Amino acid sequence: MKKHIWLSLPALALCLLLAFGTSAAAFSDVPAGSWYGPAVTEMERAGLISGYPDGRFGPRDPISAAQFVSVAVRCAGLQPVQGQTGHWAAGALQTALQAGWYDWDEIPPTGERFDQPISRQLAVKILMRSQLPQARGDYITESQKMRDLSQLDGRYYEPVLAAYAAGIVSGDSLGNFNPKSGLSRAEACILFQKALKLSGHSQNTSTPAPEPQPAVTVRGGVSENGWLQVIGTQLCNEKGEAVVLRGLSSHGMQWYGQFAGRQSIQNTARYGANLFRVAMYTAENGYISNPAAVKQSVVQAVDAAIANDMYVILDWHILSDGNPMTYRNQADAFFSEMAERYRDQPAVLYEICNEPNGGVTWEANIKPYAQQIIRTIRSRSPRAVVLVGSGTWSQDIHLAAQSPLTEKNVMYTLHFYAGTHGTDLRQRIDQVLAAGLPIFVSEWGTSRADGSGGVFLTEAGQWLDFLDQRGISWANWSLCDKNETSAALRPSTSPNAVWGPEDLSQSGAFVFSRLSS
Ligand code: DCB
Repeated sequence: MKKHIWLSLPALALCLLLAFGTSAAAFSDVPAGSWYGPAVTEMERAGLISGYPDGRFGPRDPISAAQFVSVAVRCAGLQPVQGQTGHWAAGALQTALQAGWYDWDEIPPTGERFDQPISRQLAVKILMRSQLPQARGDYITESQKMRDLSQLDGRYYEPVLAAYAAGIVSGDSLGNFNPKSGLSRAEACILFQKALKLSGHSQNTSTPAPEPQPAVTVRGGVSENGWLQVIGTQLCNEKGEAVVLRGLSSHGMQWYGQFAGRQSIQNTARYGANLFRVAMYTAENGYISNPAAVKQSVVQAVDAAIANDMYVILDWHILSDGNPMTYRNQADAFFSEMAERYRDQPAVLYEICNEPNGGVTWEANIKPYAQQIIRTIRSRSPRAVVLVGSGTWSQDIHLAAQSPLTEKNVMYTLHFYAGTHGTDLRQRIDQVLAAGLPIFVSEWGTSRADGSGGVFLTEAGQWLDFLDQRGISWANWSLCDKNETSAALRPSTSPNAVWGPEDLSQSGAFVFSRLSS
C-alpha cells in the first residue's frame, strides 16, 4: 500500500503538469542562447512538451520511453486511448502501439520499460513513423554517413536512413549515431521540431490536435472530375480538388451479374451515386474456374458504369482464397489486360485484393503482391488509382501503415459491417490517417460481417457521418435482391426497371438516402 502511494504521487504531479504545464514561463534551466533554447521554448509554447513541477526542464536528463512517446502522440494530434496500466502515459503508449509506431516487444504495454531511457534507434523509429511516415532514405547514400552502422539493429534501418536523408539526425562529431545510447530531453526537442517543420505542422497554436477535415463537397461524375489523384490522404480530381465517391458494390458477378447492367447502375446514379464497384469473385465459381464468361460480364459492367459517367472499381474479389499470392499469376494477367483495355479511361479504379484473410501477412504476402500488380497496372495505365486491401478482411490498415507502399496514387481499403465493427475500427482509421495513409471504404454493409443480421442503421449512420467528416469515399455491399439484410433490393426486384421506394430493402432505402447527402 505504501509503495502504491509513493508511486502515485509523482504520477499525479506529472498528470497535473501535463494539464497545466503549458502556461508556465520559460524554464529556469534553459538558457535562451543555448543550442536547444529556441526549440524547447517553441515546443513548450505549442503545448507539446512540459517540464518538472519545480520549473526546470531538465534538458540534459535522458528522455524516457513514456515521455518520448507522449510528445510523439501530441505532435501527431492524437488523443490517448485507454491504457493497460495506471501509468500516467499508458494511454498515449497504447495509442502509439496501435498506430504501429513501435512493436510490442520494444516497449511492452505491461509498463516495465515506460520510465527507462529510450534508445536513439527506437526514438528515431517512433519519430519517423509518427511524424514523417512517407519519408525514405537511399541505403547507399545514407549508410555512408554513419560510422557505426554495424551497431544499428536491422529493424531500425529504414527509419534511421530516412531520418538521415531528411537531415533530422546527423551523428556526433565522430560521425557515430550511437543507436543503443539514450538521448537527452533537449535533443529530443530538436528532433521533434525538425520533423514537425518538415511535416508542415504549425507549432504556433496551443491546440496541436487537428480536428478532422470538413466534409468534401466536390462530387460529380467522370466528365466533371477527370483523372483522379491522391494528394496527402485525400482523393482529388484532376484539378487537385478534394472529391468523394459514393455508390453501390455489386454482389458476386457470377451470381448477381444481372444487377450490374446499364439500367441497374443508372438507377443508383439517379439517387446520386457517382461510383459503382464490380465485385469479381476469384474463387467460389468466379473468375478462376470460369475466366472467359466472368470476364465478359465484368467488362460489360465496367462499360455500363462508364456509360453512366460514373467511376468504377474493378475488384479482384478474393475471399475464401485469403492469400492474394494464391492466384498472383492470374491476377497479373487479368490486370495487365484490363489496364491495357482501359488505359485511356479515367473512370476505372483497380482494387487488387478485396479481403486478405487467414494466415496472410502484410509484409510477406500482401505487400509484395501489391508491388507487382501495381507495376503491371502502371505500365499500361500510369495514372490509375489503385486500392489495396490488408489482413483480417481489410481491417488491418495499421499493419500496412507500418510499412506503406511507396507508389503514388495508392489508397488502402478499409471494410466494415455496422453490426460487427464500431468505435475501435474508426479509431484505427484516424490513427492511420494521422500517419499519412489514404483510406477508401470500398465495401461496407448495414448488416453483420456475414452479410445478414440487423439491419444496424443507427450504427451505419454513425459510420457514414464519420466518413463524411473525413472526406472518405465508399461503396455499399450490395446491389442485389438476395434474401439477406445487406442486399439493397427486395427479393424479385427487376434489374431492368426504374426502381421506386417499394423496390428498396430497409438497407437499400437507408443507403440510397445517403448517396447524395
Ligand atoms: C465480406 C466479403 C463479401 C461478403 C461480405 C459479407 O466478407 F467481401 O464477399 O459477402 O463481406 O460477409 C457475402 C455475401 C453472401 C455470400 C458470402 C460468401 O453477402 O451472400 O454468401 O459473401 O460469398 C467478410 C467481411 C468481414 C468479415 C468476414 C467476411 N469479418 N466473410 O470481419 O469477419 O467471412 O466473408
